[in-house]
Amino acid sequence: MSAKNLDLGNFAQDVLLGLSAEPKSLPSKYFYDAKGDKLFQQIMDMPEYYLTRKEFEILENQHAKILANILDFNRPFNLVELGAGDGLKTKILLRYLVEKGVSFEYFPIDFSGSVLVELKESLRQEMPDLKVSAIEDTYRGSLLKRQWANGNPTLILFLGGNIGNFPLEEAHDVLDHLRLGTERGDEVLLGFDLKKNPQTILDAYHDHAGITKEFNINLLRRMNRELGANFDLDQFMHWPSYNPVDGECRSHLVSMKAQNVFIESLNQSFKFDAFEPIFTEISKKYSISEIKKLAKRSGFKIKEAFADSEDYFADVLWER
Ligand code: AVI
Repeated sequence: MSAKNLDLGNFAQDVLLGLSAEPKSLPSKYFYDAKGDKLFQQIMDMPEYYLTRKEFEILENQHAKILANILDFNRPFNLVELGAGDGLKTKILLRYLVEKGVSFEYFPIDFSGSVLVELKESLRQEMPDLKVSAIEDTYRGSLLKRQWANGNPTLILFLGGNIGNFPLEEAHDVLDHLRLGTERGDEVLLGFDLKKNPQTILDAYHDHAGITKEFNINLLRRMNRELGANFDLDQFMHWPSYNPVDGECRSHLVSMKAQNVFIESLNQSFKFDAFEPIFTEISKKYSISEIKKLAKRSGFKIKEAFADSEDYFADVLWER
């Protein structure tokens, strides 16, 4: 039976496309199975991974200013979050709003169902009166469906530097969806990792403990488990690189020898040359002037940029 005749799921289909391409690639959204979610939690706690700490600092110190405008409307609103994750940073905003007695509903959106289940449970325990409607979907899927649309103004959170996980052209497409998913007066708070000392950036994706390596390798482990692949995990090396010109930090898994890998659900073998890379993830870094251009081309106005004390990271408020 050829792979063409198989009824393939999305994961298998994306793997087939990626491993048949030149150069080979795999979509980073598949990092996040239950083990990948746990590894990402560990990444966020690593000394080298400054992104989470810096954004935490911004939200801790500047949440009142960030939320001032939406609160000025003096009416109920929707707080939508694309890629909610563990909600640790968002809880700073949620706690502030709950303490102020503001009327709003929180719509966390994530591609990972297991993450949403944990988030809902922790919110139920910490803020039992908070209205939460979790949505398991992709960024673009959720922005097209707009399940939150109820006539109230909306603030969409797109934090963590998640926009950096798209190459520029695809980021444009995601932001076009963001425009489609908002109405005049709505706001978006976007987290951008800023261009900085290239060594600081590279270290964040090449940690001493090897957690980021595990995070990448987990993609192979996932294919072994879910697609019946036979990747030898010890024969692939994690190789991140950072280009300060375009701000692209790119991760690769490099095959350490010439080898064939068979994937049962595709009924196909894939040949790897010695030292052939599989591109797994982009984490693009931006300058403030690039962020301004991005907002303009996407049909948004920048209201204000909130940076941390070292200008490593910025949460930027865009308005439709
Ligand atoms: C989720 N995203 C913003 C992370 C990043 O920094 O690009 C994912 C990650 N990959 C390796 N380390 C962290």
